[in-house]
Amino acid sequence: MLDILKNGLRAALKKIINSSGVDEALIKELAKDIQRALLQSDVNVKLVFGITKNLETRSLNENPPPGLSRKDHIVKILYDELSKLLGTDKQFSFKPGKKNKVLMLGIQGSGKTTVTAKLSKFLTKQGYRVAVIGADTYRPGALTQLKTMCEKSNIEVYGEENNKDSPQIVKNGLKHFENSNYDIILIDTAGRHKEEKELLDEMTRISAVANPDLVLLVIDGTIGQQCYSQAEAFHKIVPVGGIVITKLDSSAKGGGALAAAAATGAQIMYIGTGERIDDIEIFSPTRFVGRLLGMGDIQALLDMAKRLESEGDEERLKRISHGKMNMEDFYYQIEEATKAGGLRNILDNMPGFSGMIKEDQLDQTEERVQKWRFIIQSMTKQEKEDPDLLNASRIKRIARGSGWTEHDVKELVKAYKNSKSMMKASKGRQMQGMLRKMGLG
Ligand SMILES: Nc1nc2c(ncn2[C@@H]2O[C@H](COP(=O)(O)OP(=O)(O)O)[C@@H](O)[C@H]2O)c(=O)[nH]1
Ligand SMILES: [Mg+2]
Repeated sequence: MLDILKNGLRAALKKIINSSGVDEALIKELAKDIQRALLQSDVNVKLVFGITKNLETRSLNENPPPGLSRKDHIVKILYDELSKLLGTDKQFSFKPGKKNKVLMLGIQGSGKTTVTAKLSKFLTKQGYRVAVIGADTYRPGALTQLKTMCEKSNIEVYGEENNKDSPQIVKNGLKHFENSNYDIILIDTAGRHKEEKELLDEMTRISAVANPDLVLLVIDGTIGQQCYSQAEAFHKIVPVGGIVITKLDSSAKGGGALAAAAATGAQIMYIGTGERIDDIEIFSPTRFVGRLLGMGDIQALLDMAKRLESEGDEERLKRISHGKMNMEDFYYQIEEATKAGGLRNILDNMPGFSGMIKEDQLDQTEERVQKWRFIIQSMTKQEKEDPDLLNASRIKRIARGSGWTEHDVKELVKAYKNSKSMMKASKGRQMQGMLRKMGLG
């Protein structure tokens, strides 16, 4: 789904992650790459410029929160801005103890009937009792299509084969279900009219009869940014409560469709991702963007950064950020990093690392941390405070004391030195860099 957009965004992200440092040129390049990826996906030019401008100014002007590297911070900003582009994470909830009437709107071929059937099953699985009214009196075989799709999941469908009066059918259907114990009634409508105005008139009349709790506008995602004007036209006649974007599996313009739908201010509630009955998902901008960018839940990373900061001994942090980290501080850093949920957890939540660390590499790292623990414990207090004291004979002694080789001790000293200079350069923020120097990156 949305492969071109996904690949474009990920390629841009990779550049940031693989770069040696972040500067204005790199940020500008990132903005350009993101622009290109979004435009290719038919996102409206104005929206694209808005987002990349925010990305640039925020990346250049905002300081990363403590514990977060500059790179991670930029990734976070990108994530924020893309999520914002796709709307808010508000969820609609059906009211308990009443029949929630959901009116499906949209032009012919947008996927209304398919979504109606998909939703009836989806909501049933969530524990709701769902029934359907078929009020498409234009398309030949519309009712049969609806019934066939709903039958498979044992959903009751009300319809009248020979009645052409759709508001009347809706009225009769609601009466039919009046004394039932259904929680949700989905109403599928027509979309086939020569004149758009006629369709809109019919919807106005159906809406008056149905008095819906939720109006769901179904839009074909392959039309891209045109979603905006389509949604506007419908919204003018019946206030749209939520939008369903369909055919995201087959659309190169899906990003544009989602952004345009979100720009109307209505919430995108569901997305259709295929022709099969189960190809429907609740839409959450943050989760969706996380998936597009291929990162774990970035919130976990931020939480961890915060935790490290608040738990950290201030003197120690000051020492570290002033480039005066000693071996004990280094040990503390490693312990903190592993304590906060395990390396696997950290790395899975680290933008760019997610899925990149192989299991055996991880085992190796845990082994290495364990080894370093023993080695550091074999150092004298003096040596820990001033690792520059570690000459050949001391290294030999420590190796013997810890049960590891001199080579292992030297490796630790090297990692410590690297980490120290990096912490100094980034004023202590470079946690990711530290992990990388531990052989993970
Ligand atoms: N690939 C794909 N096709 C879909 C999706 N949703 C609907 N369709 C197809 O779009 C066509 C029109 O759908 P339909 O539900 O009849 O649209 P309606 O006229 O609005 O009721 C059908 O061939 C569906 O199989 C989707 O999410 N992905
Ligand atoms: Mg239909």
